[in-house]
Amino acid sequence: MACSRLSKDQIKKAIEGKLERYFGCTVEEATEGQLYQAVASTVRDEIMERRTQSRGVRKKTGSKKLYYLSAEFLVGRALHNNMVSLVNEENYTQAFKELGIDRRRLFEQEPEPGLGNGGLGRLAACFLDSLSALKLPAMGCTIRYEYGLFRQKIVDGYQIELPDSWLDNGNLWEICRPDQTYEVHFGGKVEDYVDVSGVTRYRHTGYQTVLAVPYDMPVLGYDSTMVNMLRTWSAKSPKTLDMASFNRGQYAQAMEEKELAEVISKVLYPEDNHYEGKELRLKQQYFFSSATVQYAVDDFIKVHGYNWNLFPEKVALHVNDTHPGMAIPELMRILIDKYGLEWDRAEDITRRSFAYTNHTVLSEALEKWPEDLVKRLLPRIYMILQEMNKRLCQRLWDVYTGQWERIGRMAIIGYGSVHMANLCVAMSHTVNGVSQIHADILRRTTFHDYYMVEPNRFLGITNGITHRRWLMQANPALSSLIDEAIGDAWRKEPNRMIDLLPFEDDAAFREKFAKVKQDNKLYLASYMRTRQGILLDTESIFDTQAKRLHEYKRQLMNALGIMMLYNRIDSNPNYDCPPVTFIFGAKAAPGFYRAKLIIRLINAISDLVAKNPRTKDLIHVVFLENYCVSAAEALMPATDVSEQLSTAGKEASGTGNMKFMMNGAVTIGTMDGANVEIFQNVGKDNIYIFGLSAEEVERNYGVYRSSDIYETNPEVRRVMEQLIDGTLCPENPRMFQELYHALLFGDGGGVADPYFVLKDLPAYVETRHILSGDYRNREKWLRMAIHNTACSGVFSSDRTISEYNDKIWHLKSLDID
Ligand code: 26Q
Repeated sequence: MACSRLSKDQIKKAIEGKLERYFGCTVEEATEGQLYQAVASTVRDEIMERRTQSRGVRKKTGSKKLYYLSAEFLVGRALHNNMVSLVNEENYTQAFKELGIDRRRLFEQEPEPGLGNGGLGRLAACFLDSLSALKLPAMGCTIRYEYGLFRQKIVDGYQIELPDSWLDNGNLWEICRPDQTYEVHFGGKVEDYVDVSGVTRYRHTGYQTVLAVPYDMPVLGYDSTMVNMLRTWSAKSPKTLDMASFNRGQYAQAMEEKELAEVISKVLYPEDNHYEGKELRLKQQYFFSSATVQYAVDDFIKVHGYNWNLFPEKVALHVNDTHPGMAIPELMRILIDKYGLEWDRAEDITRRSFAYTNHTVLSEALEKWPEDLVKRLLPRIYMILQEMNKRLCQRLWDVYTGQWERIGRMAIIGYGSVHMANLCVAMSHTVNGVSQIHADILRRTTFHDYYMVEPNRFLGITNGITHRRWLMQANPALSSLIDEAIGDAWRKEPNRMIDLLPFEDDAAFREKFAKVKQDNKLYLASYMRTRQGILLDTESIFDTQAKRLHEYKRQLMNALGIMMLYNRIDSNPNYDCPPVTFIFGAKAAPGFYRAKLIIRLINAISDLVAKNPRTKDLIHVVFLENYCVSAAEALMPATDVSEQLSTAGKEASGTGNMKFMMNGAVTIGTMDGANVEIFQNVGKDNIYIFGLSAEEVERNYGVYRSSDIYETNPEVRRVMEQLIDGTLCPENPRMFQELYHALLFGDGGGVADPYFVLKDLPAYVETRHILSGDYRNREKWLRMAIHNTACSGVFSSDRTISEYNDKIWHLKSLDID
């Protein structure tokens, strides 16, 4: 069945009709917001029509369905993306032209759903896009946070956080499904009793009920009628405004209870790669995990009845990191308490249904919930975890007889905490890491004890990004140029991008490639001018580091590297280098003092280089405010140099690295995460690698002394001194003392420079120096840039999802077009 598409004239008519019916106005009279509503609802109608066409196919064929549980889905704006998937952008663009609608401004009317922090949430969004493109039946499941990740403002160089109330004007893309509301229970107590057949059963009473109300957002498959849903659960109190209690003067108490329930889906926690044992966070996790599993079970029963043996063949449950891990005991609870299955059978079904992806090896990010909190908040789940743990330890005893300490490390409950990673590993059929190096580290260290028992359950599946959003949508000019060179087959088979390789040798193609980059730089410049009033030098190298602010990602090393370059130019009037604009985009967790201080430092350096007549034309430092998906869409296509500086062994994969590469940026980075695979794919001549390897980092722990570098390297010593001598902030010379101290002495008993910033800094600066020399060789640089784009096809999330499907989920592609 081919997809029907609206013609240009049909689109014009539809938009005019919507404006007339919704707002009683014409195109000329409409506000930009009204135009957005009219256009978006036209696109929505097209999607819903496809949904109707494809609806029922899965149920009729009884195909297996995936539930991808994730506390975050950083989906980005939908309108443009949906137009790309409808493959009808051309007609829309023509219609806009004739109606006098500015399309960029139209897209910008849409509030961006900020339902995620960074990599993990964006990965979930790319995965949904690829699942739909590959026509695999799936549902993304998360929380409908009323407030997404905070909006960032920079005021006097400091980060200020503002609330992100993205739902203020409603959300055109979601459909509320009150008919599929579920109850989620918190607190109370559990009693056991013996039923008529002599079986011990459990009764949970005295709990607080929170309603989980689902809202579905469609995720359209590229050029297909396939539509999957992203289901976001919203917390609602079952209490309605009760007139009786109102009259009795208990209004305030009734309202208080209502708010306590509804606060669960109020706001996204802004910590990335960091765990904090907050009760509300645990409530959020259980809330959406429970609702999802209840729905998955009901949906299964509707199609397959009570044939539980079929469950793992028809339902795949995937937990995106440990945040939805409580879904595991929740499925056990439903199978045992609600449907009367015996423990062993329930456990077997559960393990065969769940798979788990780990996204970090940082110990501060591993979730451990205090046992008494779990016991109080989720008493029945706690009992199940205890029983699971008991049985697990018995099994482990057979393998690791007498090794108490090892078994203790592997336990689900131990030393007063519930260890979510151990729960997920013990109860999943498959565990995977997100790049090869990360999977190796999991096997060698984090999950080594488990790996020794069942090595085959541990996989490495390298992350990917959707080339539809990150190339076709974000960089239409490059996409057309690729079409022109190799045809448009790459849009459906991204691996075909490799056919671009020979075009490196084509001088005319190189110039066209350069022109696209230049135009994208001009667009980014206008973006920065209108948003922040900053003028960019579009003749300079755009050198970008855009990602969450974290110590291990080493934005600080980048900043100190800029200081070293500044000093070289300042002290040598003949210093010759191409002008460069260092662009940073990064949000710091609001409570992460040092991360916020690094933002302040970057802005101080920005002022310093701008004031010095020797450096002001050669170095620019700009901080792009409120880095988010839409900002990334403007930034990636305009970037020449991609900074991927994490301390080796710390960045599980990285996905920004892939987005830059796909858009023809050259990477400077460490052998960490997916940088290793980028290196393998582009070859050593098309990437700038420097610094300690993961093994060297390991060997250096306890041995490395940052003060040795400080004492022996005068350039390093100078920038360190500048942190405290008033160079950066004459009115407050102590401003950056904390950073100085952390690098040289460590804080509060901790080690000095635990992320090897000073250790890698000299090699980093040397590599940057070589890079800027190469940039001046225009032909060489363009060859590298084209090479990077050409080799980026393997980093499409279509490849990643195919691997997950072959090795973990085994879903069948629906036969619908
Ligand atoms: C946990 C408990 C309480 C509060 C917050 C959290 C929390 C929230 C977000 C813990 C971790 C995260 C996010 C982690 C993350 O984004 N990890 C990144 O995942 C990417 C996709 O696999 C990788 O590419 C990155 O390397 C990894 O850092």
